[in-house]
Amino acid sequence: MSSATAPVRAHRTVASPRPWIMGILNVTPDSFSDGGRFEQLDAAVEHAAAMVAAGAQLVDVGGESTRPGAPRLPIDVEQRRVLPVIEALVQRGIPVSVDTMNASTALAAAGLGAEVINDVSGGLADEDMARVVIETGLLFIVMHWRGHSATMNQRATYGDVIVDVREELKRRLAELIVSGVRPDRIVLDPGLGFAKTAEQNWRLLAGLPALGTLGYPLLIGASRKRFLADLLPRDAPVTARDPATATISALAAQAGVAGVRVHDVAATRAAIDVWEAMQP
Ligand code: PMM
Repeated sequence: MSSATAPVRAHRTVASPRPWIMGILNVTPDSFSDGGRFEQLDAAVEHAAAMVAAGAQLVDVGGESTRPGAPRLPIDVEQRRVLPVIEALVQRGIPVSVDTMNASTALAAAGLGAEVINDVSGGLADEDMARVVIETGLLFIVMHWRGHSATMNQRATYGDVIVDVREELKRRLAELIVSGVRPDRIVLDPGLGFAKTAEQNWRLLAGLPALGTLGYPLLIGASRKRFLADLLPRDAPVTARDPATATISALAAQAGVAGVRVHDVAATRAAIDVWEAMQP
């Protein structure tokens, strides 16, 4: 398989000072309700195209929920959900990342033209993932992860969350590089909400510069996460978390992140536009 050119630069450069925006496309039974299979495919493609029109550089397609407490999904079900969508998006020229912990799904997605592998387990859930990253040459998003969603809330114990997450990411990086993954293919993600309390998520956001000293581009995924609800009236809908998400995107841009993963692309784009306009 040829090594694809990722649609996004791993590092921010002077020529590309803005963080890239990854639009979230969750392909789960409840995400595109109503209609049969083909209507759902159409709805997914339409939503992805709208995110690109709103300013996303990349669309992240995932079929397995990683919400706290979520059970694992059989791999064949995951593939039936995401692969047709990935194929349709690539055919329309939309740059795709695949959000999966399964090496076989990543490999199949790469074969269809996905350009980025986004693994919330950073390659820990499936020992074949590093090999797939090496073989495909795709950009690899390595998230901080301490275990599957069913039990992750019990693992949110840290001495200093910034120091510990930084050390654990550093260890994971070393293992991946020893196994043959090219350093310039790696993007790091602190994994907001994954084995982290609300307070720990805020600490990590404040600690982005410290995570940046690892010398790798950073991606953050704060969008619509539960910790943002603490800022809002009780019973506010999840979409009420979008202004807070966009604000985090601008502040993360200021902290030097390479990318943000969001649901509401237009709001984050506006926030990053503001950040950019305010650059001295
Ligand atoms: N969060 C979720 C799923 N995938 N990938 C990365 N790299 N970083 C994240 O923070 C992340 C992710 C869960 O959020 P969702 O259910 O809103 O997709």
